[in-house]
Formats: sequence, C-alpha cells, structure tokens
Amino acid sequence: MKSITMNTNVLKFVDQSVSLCKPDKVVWIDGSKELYDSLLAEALKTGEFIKLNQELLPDCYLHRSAVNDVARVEGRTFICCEQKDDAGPTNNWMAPAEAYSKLEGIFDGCMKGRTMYVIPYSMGKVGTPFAKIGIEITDSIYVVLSMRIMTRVGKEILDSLGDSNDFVRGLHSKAELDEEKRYICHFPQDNAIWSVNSGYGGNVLLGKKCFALRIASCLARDEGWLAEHMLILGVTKPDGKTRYICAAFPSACGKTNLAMLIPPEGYRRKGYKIETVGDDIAWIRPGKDGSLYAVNPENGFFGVAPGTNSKSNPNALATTKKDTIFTNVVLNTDDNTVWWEGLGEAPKHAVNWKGQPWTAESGEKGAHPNSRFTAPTVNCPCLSDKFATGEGVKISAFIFGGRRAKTVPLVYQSRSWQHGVFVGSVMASETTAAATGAVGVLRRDPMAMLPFCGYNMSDYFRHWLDMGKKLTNAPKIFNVNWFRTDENGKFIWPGFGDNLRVLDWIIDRCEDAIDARETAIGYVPYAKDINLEGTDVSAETLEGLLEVDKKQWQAEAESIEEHYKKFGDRLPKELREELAGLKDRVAD
Ligand code: OXD
Ligand code: MN
Repeated sequence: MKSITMNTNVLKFVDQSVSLCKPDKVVWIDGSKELYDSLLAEALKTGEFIKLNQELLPDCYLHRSAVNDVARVEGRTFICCEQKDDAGPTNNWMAPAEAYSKLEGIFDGCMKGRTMYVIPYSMGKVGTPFAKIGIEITDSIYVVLSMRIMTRVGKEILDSLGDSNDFVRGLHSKAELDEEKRYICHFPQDNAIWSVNSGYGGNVLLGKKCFALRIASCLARDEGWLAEHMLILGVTKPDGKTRYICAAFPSACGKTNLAMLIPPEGYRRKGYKIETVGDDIAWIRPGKDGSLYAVNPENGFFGVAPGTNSKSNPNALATTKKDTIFTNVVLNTDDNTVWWEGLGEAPKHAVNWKGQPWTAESGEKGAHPNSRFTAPTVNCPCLSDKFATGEGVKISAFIFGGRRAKTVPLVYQSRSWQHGVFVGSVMASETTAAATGAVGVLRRDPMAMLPFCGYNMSDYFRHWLDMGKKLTNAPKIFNVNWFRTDENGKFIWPGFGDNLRVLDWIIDRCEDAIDARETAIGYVPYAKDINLEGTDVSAETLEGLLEVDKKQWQAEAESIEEHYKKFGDRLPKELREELAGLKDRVAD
C-alpha cells in the first residue's frame, strides 16, 4: 500500500522498521471506515475478535489475550537512558545500545508472513498546545482497532505533523508472545518505545502508559509541564460554577468510579453535577495566570471491567454499551453478551476469559480480574464539554490517595505545596491485579507514578517542587482514603457517590470558605463540615474516620524513612525536611 505522507522522518522510521521486521506488506492506517471494516472482518475471520450481540451491544467485540499475557509487566519494562542513575532506583534500566541490540535480535524477521500496520495518532486534540503526535507500528489488528478508540488516529494527524520530526516512534510486535522475550523498552532521548512479545493493552497500546506517561513525563520535565497518572473531573456546585480536580490513585483503586461519580440524591436535588474530563492520564500545563490547566490526552477509556456495575459506576457501564472492545471477560453464550464478576447474576451458559466452558458453580472467576473494556470517551454520559475542545481546565485541587486500612484519615489537606509534594511522594496502597505480582501487599507508589515515571523519581519530585515555585495560583493538595476498615475488615466509609461529600469539603477549602483542624499531618475537617445527610454514617463514625493517631503516624514516619532510603542523596532536601517536620509533630 502506498504511504500517506511525504514526511521523510516518518518514511525513514517505517523503512527501518520494515527492514528489521520484514513484514509481507505494510498498511497505513488512514482513519477510513473502509479500512477499519476490512481489518475487523479479518479479525473476525481469524478469531482474534468475536462479534457480540449487535442489537444489545452494537459494534462491540470480545477479544482474548494469551493466558500468559493479561497485565502490564513491570519486571520487563525498562527505561533505556545512558546513565542508570537517570532511570533511578524505581525503574528497570538497560543501556540504550544494549536494549536496541537485544530487541533487534527479537524483532528481526518477526513480521514475516504478517502485515505491518502504521498508525499515526495524536495524544491530545490536534491543533491545541497540549497535542503530541506518535506513530505506532504494529502487527496486531487488536492494537489498530484499540488505538482507534484510545487515541485520535488517521491521515489528518500526518497532515498536522507536516515535515516535522517531532513524533514519538513506537514499534510493537506480538512476535511469539514469548514471556521470556517480552520487553517494553522506552528510549527517552530518542522519543522511542519498543514493545515486543505481548498483546495486552497496557503493554502494547503505546499511546497510553508508554507515551502519555513514561515518555511524556520526560518531555514534561524538559518543557516545564506535568504528565500525570490522574483523573480529571469537574464538580458543579449549586452556584453553577464548575471547579476541576485532578486525582491520582494507584491502579484499580476506584479511579474510573470517582471520575464518573454520580452525586447522592440530596446533592443532585441541590444542583450538584459531576462531569468527567478524564479517568487515567492528565497533561497539565501552567497558564499565564499562574494556575495549572489540565487535559486528558486520551480519546477512550481502558477500564477494569470486574466490579463495574449499575451501582458502582452506571456511567462507565453505559459507556460500554456500544463501540467497545472487551478483553478477557466472560462470554454469555445464551445471548452473546458479556459478563464479569460484580455484574449481577452469572450467566447460565458461558465461556470464561480463557475461552473454556464455565459456570459460576465452578468456584473459579469467569472474567480475568484485570479484564478490560476499551470504549470511546464520547460514549460517557457525564463527559464534560471541555473534553471535546481539548482546552485545559483550570485545576483547583490535586488529590492523592490509596487503599489504607488504617492510619490515613478520610481526607486531609497538605500544609503547603511543598508538603503536598511530600504527601504525594509517600503515597501507598495495597497492590491490585492490574500489575502482575503479589496482590494485597502494601507498596509505596509516589503520585501513583511508580510504574510510569520515565526518569529518576527524585528528579521527578524536584520537578514538582520547582513547578510549585512558578505558580502564583497553585492548586491545593489533598490526600484521601476511602478504604479505612473496621475491626472486621469492613470498609467504614460508603465510598462511590458519597465521595462527593469529601470533594465538597475540598472545594470549600480551596476557596477559603471553611475552617479546618490543624493536626500533625495537615488540615483535617471538623466532623460537622462533612455533610452526612442521607448516609448511614454517624457523626461518631466520621470522627473515627478523621482521627489522626500519633502512634500509628510514628510507625508511618519510620516506614516513610525506609521508603526514602532508596532514593539516597538525590532525594530533594525539602522532602527530608518535610519528613523531619512530620516526625517532630507526631512525637509524644
Ligand atoms: C491502568 C493502570 O491500566 O494504571 O490504567 O494499570
Ligand atoms: Mn492507570
């Protein structure tokens, strides 16, 4: 097929990839419906896609990844910069020359007998100051059809690139799906990403974690902005004004649920509204007014299916009712629809995520815990108008959070920007199934960026501290914990829509509309200031949720000290000072 650009940099990149991978043919993804339809037909023919009930789920398809390939592989994800120290203690590192040579061996001839697809795409809306362009080369139709949902794809992206060399080069091949030879390598100095031997979204939809976080975090450091693992939501209060909040949580901590929250009945009646701008990634730039402005650079949601239902997240469920690719969920063979744990009664006749006959009585999970839906952002019933404009929304607050059974109160506000950076740098949560490895273990996950920061995390903290100095109207920084449990291990706070009660307090604090109690860890609400009307939560329970126990925080400070050890001397001294301040304040 003829190329659809004259850009010599793009043509060279494609030629080099062809010489290396040796595909039978090359197809340029021009964004035309005819081309997508033909790829879909091929994927249906080979079984890569299964057509679902088109009356109930129009344009929806099921895809299954290989059983050994169901999650991001942090152990095989590398930052390939010249100096190991520049990747830092939290990343795997390989020297670029070594990585290129190792991966060239694997890519060599890997597309023989296959088609190479060239996908021009943009993160952010083309023509806005936020937009950045990528070219992903792949041998996977699943990748092409998913990138079509997750990003803006087509010939117009190349037109807007013109002759420029300013694009991220992504090379992906499923190769043999060999776990031993699976690598996700990032080359920040070349703006390049090489991913091989995986077909799982998080490893292969290169616009998402690889570009929009790992590579973009390096660009953001160099260019003076922030690329963050954050949702963006708008809260409209009865005064009709919308305030925007960015929030970072580790994977599968209810981030998509918070982004699409439905206000409790009483709040709806008063005129509160929540709008979603993004559920996973925020690109954030300072404006001329000294505030920060954020966009969601993606064009779709890659959400965790299990647990999504009409109570936890009706908006996400509605989003998946058309134009969606489901991965590794259960196929209900009675009506050819999909099902996952948490979606109500299990189907009588079904096929599990591995493609085997399955019933709930087997005691095994039918959907993989990390099964996903890939759905267009425009399907979301509560999508903000601001999404389509691609203009940044002004951020009032940053929220950090994680799953903490004890210690961390429902919400607290940091004492300053610097203290807020400290709070983000010590974020911690129990691990989930979105990443491979142990589940349920507490791990520190600074700003939820541990697997996504493309450079030394100490320098990333430094960048956050420096950004704050440049802002005259910086967002306030908060920490939340929806997950405190009672002595029986049950969650105390109802969560979901009721989290708006906490957002409401946060907004009041941003506008200096309300007092707070100063504690050793920051500002905590007076219990009377969190509206409990319409909940089963008693004032006494809330007092408990807001409690700051000095003993527990002494232990926390010790654990933070341990966490900081791995950063050595490169850790900004301001953060050590913050830790020392915390220690002082929680001392007996
Ligand atoms: C995701 C993740 O898939 O954070 O969004 O793992
Ligand atoms: Mn994520």
